[in-house]
Formats: sequence, C-alpha cells, structure tokens
Amino acid sequence: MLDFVRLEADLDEEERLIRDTAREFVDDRVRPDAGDNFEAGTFPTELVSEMGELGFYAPNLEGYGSPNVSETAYGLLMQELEAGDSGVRSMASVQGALVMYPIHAYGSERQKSEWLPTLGSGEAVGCFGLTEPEHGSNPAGMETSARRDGDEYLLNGSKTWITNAPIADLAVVWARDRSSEGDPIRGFLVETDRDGVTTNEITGKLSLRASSTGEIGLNDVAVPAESVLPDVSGMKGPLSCLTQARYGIAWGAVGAARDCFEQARSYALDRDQFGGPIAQFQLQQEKLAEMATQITLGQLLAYRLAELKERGELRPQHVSMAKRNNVRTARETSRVAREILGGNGITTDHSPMRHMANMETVYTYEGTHDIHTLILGEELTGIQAFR
Ligand code: TGC
Ligand code: FAD
Repeated sequence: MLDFVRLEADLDEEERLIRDTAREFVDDRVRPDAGDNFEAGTFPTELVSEMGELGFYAPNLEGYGSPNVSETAYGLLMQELEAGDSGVRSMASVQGALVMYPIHAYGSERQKSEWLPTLGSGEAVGCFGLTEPEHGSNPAGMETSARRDGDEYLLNGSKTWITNAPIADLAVVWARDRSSEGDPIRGFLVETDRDGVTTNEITGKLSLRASSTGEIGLNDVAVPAESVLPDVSGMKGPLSCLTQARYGIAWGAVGAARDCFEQARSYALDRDQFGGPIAQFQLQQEKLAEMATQITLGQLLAYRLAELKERGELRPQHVSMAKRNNVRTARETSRVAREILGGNGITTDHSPMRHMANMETVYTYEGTHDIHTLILGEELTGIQAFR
C-alpha cells in the first residue's frame, strides 16, 4: 500500500489497530459489492450497524460511549473507508462529524445521553440539513424558519441534497429562529417520524450512487423547545461542524486516490502490450510517479492537520487547503488511473471510474473547490471575494 515516506512507521498501536480493522472491513464488506451497489444506486444499509459495532462513528469524541481516539486514528479510518467507496465514508462522516459532533459540542446533557450512544452504535441514523434548494454555497441565506409557539417550535422550509436523509431517524436541521432578535440560525434535533416531515430520495445521481441522498420537507413541524441545541447560535454552529467533516474528507480523499493508484500500478504490471508489461513504458511510469507524488503530498498534509488538531491549533483555513488539494488530487488520480486501465477501466470491475464519478460530488459538497479557493484567497490577502 502506498506509503512512500513511511508515515505509517510512526503510528501507535491503537492507530494501527483502527487502520487494520477498517482496511479489513473494507476488503470483506465494502469492496466485494461496491461495483454492484454503484450500478444499482443503492447504499448497503446492512453496513450501518456493522460500522457502529466496529466503533466507526466519531471515535475521536470523548464520553457517551466514544473512546476519544487520536485525530490520526480518526483520519486513517476515513482514509480506509473512502478507499472502499466515498458513499460509505460519507455515511460515517455525516453520522459522526455532522450529527454526533454538534450534539456533543452544543447539545444539552439530555440530548447527549439520549442520542450519542444510539448514534454511535448505529441503532439510529442521523443526517445534517443545511443546504436548501436556493442556498448551497451561501447557507447564510437560508429560509427555513423556526417560530416559538408556547413550549414548542414550529419548523417550516426545505433542505436538499441531504446525505442519509431517506434512512435517517434524526435530522440536525439548521433554521432561522424568527422568534429571537436578529433571526439567528439555530440547530434543531428533529426526529424524522414527526408529523410534517418528509424525506424523499433524490434519484438519477451519476455520482456517489452508493449513498442515500434526499430532500427534507418541513411543513409546520412541531418540536419541543428543548430540541434546540442550546449552546450555539449563528453560522458558526453549522460551519464548525463542516470543519470536522472536511477534516475527514481531506483524509478520505487520499484513500480514494491511493486505491486508484494501487489498481493502476497492479494493472500496469500485469497488462502486456508490445511484448511486455505496459509498466515498462516511460509514459506509464511518468503517470505512476506523478500520482504517487501527489498522493504523498496529500498524506503529508493530512498528517500535519492531525497534529494541529490534537494541539488545538487547527484553523478552518488549514482544513480548506487540505480538502481542496486532496480532493483535486483524488479527482485527477482517478482519471489517470482509468487511462492506465484502458478499456477495462470503464467498467465496475475496477474502482477508478467509480471513484472518478464519486469525486464529482466530493469536489462539490462540504464547500466546492471554488469556495475553498476563496476561503484561502481571503486568508492570504485579507480581501473577501465571495460577494
Ligand atoms: P462568516 O461570516 O465567514 O462566518 C460566520 C461565523 O462562523 C465562523 N466560521 C467558522 N467556524 C468554524 N469553522 C468554519 N469553517 C468557519 N467558517 C466561518 C466565523 O468565524 C464566524 O464566527 P463569529 O463568531 O464571528 O460569528 O460566514 P459566511 O456566512 O460568510 O460563510 C462563508 C462561507 C462561504 C465560507 C461558508 O458559507 C461556506 O463554507 N460555504 C460552503 C457551504 C458548505 O460547505 N455547505 C456544506 C453543506 S453540508 C455537506 O455538504 C455535507 S456532505 C457530507 C457527506 O456526505 O460527506
Ligand atoms: P451552488 O452554490 O449553486 O454553486 C454552483 C457553482 O457556482 C459551483 O461551481 C460553485 O463553486 C460556484 N459558486 C458559488 N458561489 C460562488 C462564488 N461566490 N464565487 C465563485 N463561484 C461560486 N448538504 C447538506 O446540507 N447536507 C448533506 O448531507 C449534503 N450532502 C450532499 C450529498 C451530495 C451527493 C451532494 C451532491 C451534495 C450534498 N450537500 C449536502 C449539498 C452540498 O453541500 C452543496 O451541493 C454545495 O455546498 C454546493 O451548493 P450548490 O450545489 O447549491 O451549488
């Protein structure tokens, strides 16, 4: 497995164990059906509880059943899952970074004890509703509203492109609190079986096919006042969750890129043309050398992010650089790997074209490549260029 500058030599025992457990899970439970699930457009729901049993949901959190593993261990987990398929990593990272994290960081004691253990075990599935039909890159423009009505809030609005929504028991819904001064954005824990909630599946996706994606409709949905996350208000609530998830994506994308590289290297060594393996031709070697170099740079960035996160020095801009760079690397690597596989590369028998299709989503969600460019641009110049 590509680890050119021996980063894995420094892993501790727990990190190795988590990496190996996730790698074995992907080999046994994800890879064999990944092509079929992609073709059928189905998320393998049987993996939800299996991943829970293996402790794959937010193991970097502390308490309520989470073991507080290192940020490197968490990153390696995301890397191995995405080497299998981005849909599986997406399920785990939404559950952990976008649902368990906000409850852990901003929830009441009661919300934490009610939801964290069941989400952690995979008994309950969560989703994160931020994007709306008219507000994608600029979620601060959201229209979904919450109005206080006695001991309850009434929620109205719609969210779209929501990973896990059709299979979720709980939605973290971000809405404008119209009953408070300044209409601040607040997070609400909404059970999906409440009256007025709909979670329709989005069909026809050509990317991230092995993932369940849906819309959330909220039509006069009454939730108790204690469903609001009490400890956060404003855009930093959802944006801080995105920082956690983007961190996982920066690692995950390296896994997808590595899987493409390994497939291409092995194919190039096996495939004979003009009397020998195609790996003997300089053109193919250049492609492998470039892929290996870019993947190694992505790994270095991911490992450095883990160190900064452990020290409490990780800034959202660091994560933007890594998400932006590593997803671009995976997108490019998957295309070149497919090239090396020739005609055989366009089928689901091999992973690169599936990863290539998945990367179109990963390049777009959690802040598009352009948005991360602008976040970095602002950091480097002090000039905001979004508006
Ligand atoms: P802005 O005025 O810049 O900031 C508002 C407040 O938030 C703070 N902040 C952050 N905090 C933590 N992490 C971050 N990444 C943060 N970015 C900003 C900021 O310090 C400020 O705090 P305070 O205390 O001063 O109030 O906010 P803005 O509304 O202008 O936003 C700027 C922008 C464009 C960067 C932001 O809207 C953005 O990132 N847009 C991209 C939207 C996006 O990423 N959507 C993702 C939806 S979820 C998803 O895609 C899940 S896919 C999951 C899967 O399947 O894996
Ligand atoms: P838009 O914001 O309309 O952008 C369209 C294009 O314009 C992009 O190329 C963008 O980069 C560019 N653009 C936008 N603004 C600017 C600017 N200021 N300067 C330059 N260029 C700009 N969301 C959730 O809340 N929860 C989820 O679980 C979730 N899961 C998803 C799963 C999938 C499969 C997909 C595809 C999306 C998911 N999303 C989710 C939504 C995702 O976060 C959004 O698609 C993303 O933020 C971009 O928003 P948009 O699609 O509306 O594109």
